[in-house]
Amino acid sequence: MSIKLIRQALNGNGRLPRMWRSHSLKDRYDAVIIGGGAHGLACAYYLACEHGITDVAVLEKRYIGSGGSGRNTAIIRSNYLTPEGVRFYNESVKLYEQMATELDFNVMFSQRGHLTLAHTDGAVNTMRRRAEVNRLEGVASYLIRPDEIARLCPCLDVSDHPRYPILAALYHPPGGIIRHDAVVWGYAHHADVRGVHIHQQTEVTGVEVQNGKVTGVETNRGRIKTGTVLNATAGWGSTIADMAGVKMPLTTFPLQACVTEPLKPFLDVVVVSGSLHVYISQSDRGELVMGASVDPFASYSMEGSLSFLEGIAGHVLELFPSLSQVRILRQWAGLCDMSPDYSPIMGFTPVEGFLVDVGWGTYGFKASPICGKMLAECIATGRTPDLIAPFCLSRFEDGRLVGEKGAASVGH
Ligand code: PYC
Repeated sequence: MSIKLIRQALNGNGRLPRMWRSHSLKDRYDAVIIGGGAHGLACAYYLACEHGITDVAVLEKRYIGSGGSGRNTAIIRSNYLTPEGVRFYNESVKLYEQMATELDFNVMFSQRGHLTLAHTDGAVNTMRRRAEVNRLEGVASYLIRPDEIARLCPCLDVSDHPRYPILAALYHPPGGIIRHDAVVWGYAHHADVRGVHIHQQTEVTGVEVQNGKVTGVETNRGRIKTGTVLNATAGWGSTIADMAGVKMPLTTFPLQACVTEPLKPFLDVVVVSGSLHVYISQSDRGELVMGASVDPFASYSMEGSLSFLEGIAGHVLELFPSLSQVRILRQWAGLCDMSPDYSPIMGFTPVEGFLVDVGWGTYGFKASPICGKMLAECIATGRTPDLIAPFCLSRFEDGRLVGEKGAASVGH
């Protein structure tokens, strides 16, 4: 560590410019965004830089990125199952590809390729279907056989010896991993320099609605008047919507993950097995980052559990027996708001001025840039962009579901 860095650490980083500033809470803003994660901050950034709307407050009850944005496994991909989903997530991948340049900040996006293993004939059929839908939408995605899987990931056992032999895989070359906190900080900085106020430790306790229109929010730091509120929360999607009197068809489940001690680089592709309920990648620090399916019961708990560790260790070892001596360093949990069709809910609600960006289940982080951009367009123009029209709240009444369960990394 350089002497300069040590000096800066000791004197409170006095000479480093802050990435975002603190402000006193104004009593009125043009727009209030609830949730200081990558989604809320991306929306603030696009409101400011694409629409010139800068009188915006982002309210975060803890610190920015402390929710789902800091609790995911940082996987980016667009190999979904429905045309609507593929189109949407593909636009997100494109924004991630240009993010480091756009934000002038190294978000460490590594498009190392994404492999979803199939261990049953049913899974092979689903992968084949996904590959077809993906390519029709212009997304690189192929069904590959064990010899090619072994070439891409030599440490996987592709023989017929394992209990669940690998029959094929969906290979998605643009998929990869990113540094999730860099995404949050990059958006926060660029929203801040354009005049957005980021308020941490600011919890929303109520949403005010009069005559069917939103008029303000109540917070632990006082009341704010506004005609536009975006609910960009994960875990509290339905709780905040309830405050505005809008019912969201969401159930909240914890999703756990963990990292191992750092290892020499040996895994340069993201590996997912839906049948074994595992996704695993190796970070630039050498740690293996891995996770499983959501906990089997609805809850708001963000505690890690021993049963999760036992389950994931067993399943990872079925794929990579050579990891048996590797130690787990830490584990964590985030909250996933699951919708009935496993697709998000974005856009306007029956309450005028109250918009939602919720119901992401296990797909939220990877959608941050495009979702922020689309919601900013909704707020600025009052219209729903075509790309997100299929994800409106009214689809549950109209029966136009966008079933994405088959694109989940692991079972739900
Ligand atoms: O959808 O790629 C994914 C994912 C990985 C972990 C949670 N969701």
